[in-house]
Amino acid sequence: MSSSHRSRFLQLALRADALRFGDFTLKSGRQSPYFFNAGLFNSGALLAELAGCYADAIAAHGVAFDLLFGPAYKGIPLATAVACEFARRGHDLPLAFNRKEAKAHGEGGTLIGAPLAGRRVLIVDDVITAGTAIREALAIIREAGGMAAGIVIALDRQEAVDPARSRRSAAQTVADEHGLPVIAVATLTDLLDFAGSDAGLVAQRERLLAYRAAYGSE
Ligand code: OMP
Repeated sequence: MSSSHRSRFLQLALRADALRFGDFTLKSGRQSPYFFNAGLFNSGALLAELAGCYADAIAAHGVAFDLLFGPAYKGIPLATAVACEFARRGHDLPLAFNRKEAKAHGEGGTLIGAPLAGRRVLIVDDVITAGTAIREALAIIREAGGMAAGIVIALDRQEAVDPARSRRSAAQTVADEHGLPVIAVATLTDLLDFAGSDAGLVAQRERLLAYRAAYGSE
């Protein structure tokens, strides 16, 4: 695990209880021995620290973009916190997000914030498993006339959608399909490295390895 934002993020996620070990049912129906709940970054200080990890991952990658987009719901506070972190670092960026239910009154529509049209949009979201949430966000950006520039997530679970057919991860598949970088603050591989250096996480690591053998990408 070379970059410090990776281990900083994993330590922070464990401290916030946002990263848990146990038995969880995923959106895909898979039974997972771990779960990442970005909703547990539920204070100003936790979000600010998390945003620092995202901003470092974005800066380390060097992706070029004009606007930050947070998909409803969990992406909204994340993109907002990242925009505040960039401003704190002297780089004020436009910010937009969507609502899930269209409004017929008031300002109407589903998009809120800075206009997407003609802008290179960086999507800020929490986690990729099968890539469904990210594909929805890409469609929203396209419809609004924006150009997706990349996707940044806190955790890439590095899972294959259909392991019997292909061991390519959902993130790799989305990246290839759309020609976009998918930047993860940390991946399952980073979590395994991290757990390998902590004697208290030996049993959890064994379960993560078994899960990766069943569903993981190559
Ligand atoms: P995909 O749309 O399959 O990529 O899964 C992403 C979504 O799964 C997230 O936006 C969450 O709703 C949920 N999720 C987590 O939040 N954390 C996890 O560790 C795993 C999942 C999941 O259900 O796969």
